[in-house]
Amino acid sequence: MQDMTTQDWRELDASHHLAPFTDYRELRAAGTRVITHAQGHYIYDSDGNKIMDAMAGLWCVNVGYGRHELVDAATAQMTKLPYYNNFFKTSNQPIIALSKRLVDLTPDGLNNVFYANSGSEANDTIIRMVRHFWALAGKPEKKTIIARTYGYHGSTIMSASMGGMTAMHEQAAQAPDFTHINPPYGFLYQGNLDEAAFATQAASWLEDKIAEIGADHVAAFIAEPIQGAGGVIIPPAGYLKQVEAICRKHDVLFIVDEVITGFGRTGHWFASHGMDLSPDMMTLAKGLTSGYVPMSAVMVGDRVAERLIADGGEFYHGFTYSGHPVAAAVALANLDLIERDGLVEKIRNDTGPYLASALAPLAAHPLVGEVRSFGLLGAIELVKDKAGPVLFDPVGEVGVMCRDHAIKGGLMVRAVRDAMIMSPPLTFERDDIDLMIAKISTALDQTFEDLQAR
Ligand code: PXG
Repeated sequence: MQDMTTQDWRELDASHHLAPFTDYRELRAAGTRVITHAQGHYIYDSDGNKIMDAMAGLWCVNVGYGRHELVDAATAQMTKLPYYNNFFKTSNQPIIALSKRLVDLTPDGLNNVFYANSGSEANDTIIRMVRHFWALAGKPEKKTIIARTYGYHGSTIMSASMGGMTAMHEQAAQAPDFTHINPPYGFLYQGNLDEAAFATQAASWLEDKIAEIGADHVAAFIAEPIQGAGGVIIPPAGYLKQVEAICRKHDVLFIVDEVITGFGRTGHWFASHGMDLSPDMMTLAKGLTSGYVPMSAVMVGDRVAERLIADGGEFYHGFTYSGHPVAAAVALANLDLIERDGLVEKIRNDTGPYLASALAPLAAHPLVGEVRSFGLLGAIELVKDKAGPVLFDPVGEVGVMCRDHAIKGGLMVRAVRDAMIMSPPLTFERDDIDLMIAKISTALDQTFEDLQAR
């Protein structure tokens, strides 16, 4: 295999590999990019390109690439105990240690953990657990889960149904008992309202929806504190606190999906800390292991866990790899690194505010309708006309043009609709941010030139 050329790899890939979220005909015509290795904040492809990874993989490689501490932890654990299940009244030391660690790091009241391998599986677990909980509580008709449009909770049928991506619903068949409200997307919906008034208005959409369905049919509300795949939608201050109060008032479980926002990305261990939230359940994945190996977790609050433990009988749910010892060992090493390097404080006090100030001047660019960021999550909305603003029609085309210019210029970013999205490794320094912004700025200019030439 060593003497294979990039073209050989591409052809072999195209012959057999159905990649996720991919238009196969389009990809086969264009050819895939074969990533060969990565180090620090850079990925490298088989053509010898070096690309700065402003997405931390897929919002997950939080401590950057090539961290030997994680590799060593995996090697040691694979040598000692590569696998054993947790089904037969058995457990393992790394998972026991990790559970205690996660309980200590997450908000008060989340004292139990259920493990899976992906965010999707963790959210499927939540759906089953929530329904089981309400059945045990004598209210089996409390079944509907409310989420938000543009919310992303995974790609299994249940988690995609819970998510608010309509294209996924259309393809995968929408499961019953999920419904969606509009997100607190200020760029589209805020109009002339000030931030506080918009927070109250957006929270009222939840109360309206609960009234429409009837509280005795609503099981839970789930939200990403900041919607990631939906376009880094940052809520107005106080929105989720109001949403939580509405959930409490109507006896609806309040669930946060911190798959992207967890483990320091927002400048807090969890966005729930920064937003002063006390969720009943929380989804974790991605940054839990910095993506080095798959692992996800559901943090279960006392109300649900106590009922499950006292009255639930056997919970007929779990995965072969629930509580995998190697993943747990990697997660522990990853948490050690985040703590040792003070990444959470660094983002809160230094690189997070620095990203905001570095993005600010881009707002003057003729293509830019809004810049926004929170910790190390950033977005730049591209618009046809700043006045209004007027969006591009069709939506998404110009975002892809800009993204492609950025990638050609050596920066991996993502386009969501016509927003450029950033979620760099938490280890980014100020000069990494400067370089990222310089490359995006160049891509914006190139996109503007293309549009002028049309
Ligand atoms: N919740 C959130 C908030 C996510 O971002 C999931 C759950 C599902 O996790 P798994 O591990 O099942 O993929 C995610 C995943 C994108 C993109 O295009 C984002 C995700 C996955 C795939 C693509 O930004 N996030």
